[in-house]
Amino acid sequence: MLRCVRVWPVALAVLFCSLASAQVTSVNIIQNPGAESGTASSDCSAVSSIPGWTTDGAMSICTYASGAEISATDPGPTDRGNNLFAGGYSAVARISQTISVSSAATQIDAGNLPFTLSGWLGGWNGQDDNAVLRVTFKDAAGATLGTASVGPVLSAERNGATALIFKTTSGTVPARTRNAEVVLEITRTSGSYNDGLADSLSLVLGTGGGTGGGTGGGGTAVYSNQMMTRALPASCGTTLPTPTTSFLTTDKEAYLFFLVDLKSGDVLATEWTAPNGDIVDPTGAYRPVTTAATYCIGSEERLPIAGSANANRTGTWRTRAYLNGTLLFTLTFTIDAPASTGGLTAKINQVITSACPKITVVASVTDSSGKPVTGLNSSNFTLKEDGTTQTTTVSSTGTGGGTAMSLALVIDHSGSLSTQDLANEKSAAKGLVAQLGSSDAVAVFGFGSDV
Ligand SMILES: [Ca+2]
Ligand SMILES: [Ca+2]
Repeated sequence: MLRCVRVWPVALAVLFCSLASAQVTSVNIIQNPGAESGTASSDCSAVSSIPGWTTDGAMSICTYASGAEISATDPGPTDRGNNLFAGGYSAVARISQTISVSSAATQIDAGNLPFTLSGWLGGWNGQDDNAVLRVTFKDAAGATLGTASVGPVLSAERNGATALIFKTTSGTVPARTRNAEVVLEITRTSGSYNDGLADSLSLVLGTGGGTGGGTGGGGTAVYSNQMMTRALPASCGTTLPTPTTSFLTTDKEAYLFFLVDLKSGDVLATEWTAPNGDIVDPTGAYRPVTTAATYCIGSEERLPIAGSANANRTGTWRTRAYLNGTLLFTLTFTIDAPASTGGLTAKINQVITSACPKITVVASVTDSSGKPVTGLNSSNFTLKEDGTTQTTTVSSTGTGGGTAMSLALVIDHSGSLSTQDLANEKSAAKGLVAQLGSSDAVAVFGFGSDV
């Protein structure tokens, strides 16, 4: 299946296409790689579940903000977000995930699909508590075909200071590989707390994966104006769209927009991660660029919301853009249900000024199913004139109280009326009667050659 991707150079519209099977190449295929999904522990104790991972119940998710293990300003990835993995209170903490790479089977079996495994690994102070990230390549029957790992980073490599250090290794995915099992293992060597730390883990199949992440990780990549937006500008590159980070389940789509300078051969890729860690469409790599230019990305980077399964995935989302397998930037945004207003609708039907300065406003209030709301009093209303709140008294016409209303309708059915005139009169009369309460009374008179 072809997924066509429209990339607009600033001055010229050009079409590229990408294969859906490119989903596992040139992007980080580890789910929840930076511990940003799920609930962190305020005191770095074990958490029972970590989205995207199978856990042994010992691993913790710490926050940088707590400073309990490492702070936001200690050495580490610049895309560190809020959370990181830590070992909790057990001797060994281990989490894993098994990732299908079957969609890249042709390239894998040809023996020419490279991989890059990387992560920011470290520990606390002068202790050797440490983290190791390992990938095991398995065939369809589960037999191991090869492994690779990064870490541990011991105290000496950190100069005895609390830090995360970027570690990376590369190789070729063994032929016949169908699943990649990724394991993060954190081991205690001293004290009661397991201070091995890890964040921003990555497994990229294809070229260019994992060159350090964070600032400078994109090499000389120049990009700007990255944002989430509800609508794209009519003319890309001359007028920027309006950024937003908050979407509602009733919004049609969310767009990722940015400008980026690309040279011939560059491969751009994006991914969208739901609050539960699931990576959802549209994810994948674009075809390599053939013309160097500044490109305006957006028209196909749209996440459907209303009417799609994503409308049920409320919470904080993440989208990332990669250039040649290296992270360019991360954006987060929320999808939430619209705030409840109680479903009430107030409609002003008539304003009577004949007794000015006393003004009578005839209004109807209905609930979400369109039924009249009764029993209302002046405390339920605020009436403003030119921005100034006015004193109000409320006489309800409904069954909930107030004064019943008596009305007389005179309907003109004389020969001077057209058929449409009479139909309009009937429609208006029915609309009025429909707004009356059960205590109200109405009389109807006809007006033609006589009354
Ligand atoms: Ca993180
Ligand atoms: Ca320790």
